[in-house]
Amino acid sequence: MSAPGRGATDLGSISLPSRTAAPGEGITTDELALAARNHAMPAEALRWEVTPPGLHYVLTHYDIPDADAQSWAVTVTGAVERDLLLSLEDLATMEQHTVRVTMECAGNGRAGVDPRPLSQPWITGAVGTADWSGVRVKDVLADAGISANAVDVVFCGADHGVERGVEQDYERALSLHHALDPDLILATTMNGMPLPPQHGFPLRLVVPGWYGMTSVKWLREIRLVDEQFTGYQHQAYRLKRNRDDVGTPVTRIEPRALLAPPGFPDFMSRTRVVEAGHTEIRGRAWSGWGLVTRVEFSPDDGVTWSDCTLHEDKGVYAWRAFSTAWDAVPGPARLRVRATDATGRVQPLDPVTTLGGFTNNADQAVTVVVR
Ligand SMILES: Nc1nc2c(c(=O)[nH]1)N[C@H]1C(S)=C(S)[C@@H](COP(=O)(O)O)O[C@H]1N2
Ligand SMILES: [Mo]
Repeated sequence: MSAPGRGATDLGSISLPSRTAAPGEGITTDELALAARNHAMPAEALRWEVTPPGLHYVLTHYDIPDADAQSWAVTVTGAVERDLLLSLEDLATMEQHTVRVTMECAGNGRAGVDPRPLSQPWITGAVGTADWSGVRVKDVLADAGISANAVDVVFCGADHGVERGVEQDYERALSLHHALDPDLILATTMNGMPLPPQHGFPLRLVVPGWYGMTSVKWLREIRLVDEQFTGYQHQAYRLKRNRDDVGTPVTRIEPRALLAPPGFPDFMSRTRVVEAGHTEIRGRAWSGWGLVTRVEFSPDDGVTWSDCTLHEDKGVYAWRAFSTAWDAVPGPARLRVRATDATGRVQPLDPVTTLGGFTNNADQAVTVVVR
């Protein structure tokens, strides 16, 4: 479409096509560099209902753009009755809303896929929960007036880069129907504070229940288009079995439960040391498809399972705390948890293998030594 500088660019070897690791191939320097830039939420941060600033996971495809709040404006263009140019001051005069959202990267779990797709090698920590506040997307669209021919709403970030040889601004779209969902927010604050640079300062889209790639950061343009959007990030985020498979789009977050690890860790292996006897097991579980209705705990690597106590439901888009008691007996153990949601989706016990390593929500195992 109209954004400048997009399309195939001859940059030689710097932007290679996607590939999977060769058998036995260790983590590459490129993957290590991505993993160091894009950090996970430390597992112990599961103790907090709302993730403290700085501990929420971060995923940024290109660079964090330079952003000046005074001059920042978002344009609303395309299939609208009138173009809008909204400053942060303009947005501040509109009705404000807050949503508590557990956000997760679609690539969470990728490092557990075999063969491993080379990309950000998330283990299980690409998640966090925040209170996002700002204006409703539907209110902004109503101010612009939606033309009868509008089909999709494209959200464009201020960041620019090249990915697998394709130069682009970071863009994702939603169907007009989805964009009018009253829970979608153009957020100016995270946990009551201005957005940190890495989370989209000064303005980002927040799409509750969907994997993170659709919550466009550093939002500078909202463009209504009269046909289905097929930009790069829509081609990239598809569940494919192989290169010939057209696949299906990555959308809502699959259920996952994580343990707030008990005891204390070993520096290198992260194995937990736990004292024998009564141990309180705690964690949080979420799903973008519906409320978490069950979390099961296994103290013996999946041989036996028992139901955990589910704590108060804090809204359909926020993770739900769970707990259970474990009578720890001396020796090594592998603790596992798995979540089920209201739609009947259950976390699988084996990795979900797709070409891009998306939506691998296989249950987590925590290695423990009980003394
Ligand atoms: N403009 C822009 N928005 C973006 C991205 C990006 O690279 N650029 N990354 C996306 C991806 S893949 C994820 S998982 C989430 C991560 O949001 P967070 O860093 O605030 O946790 O932002 C999404 N929004
Ligand atoms: Mo992501």
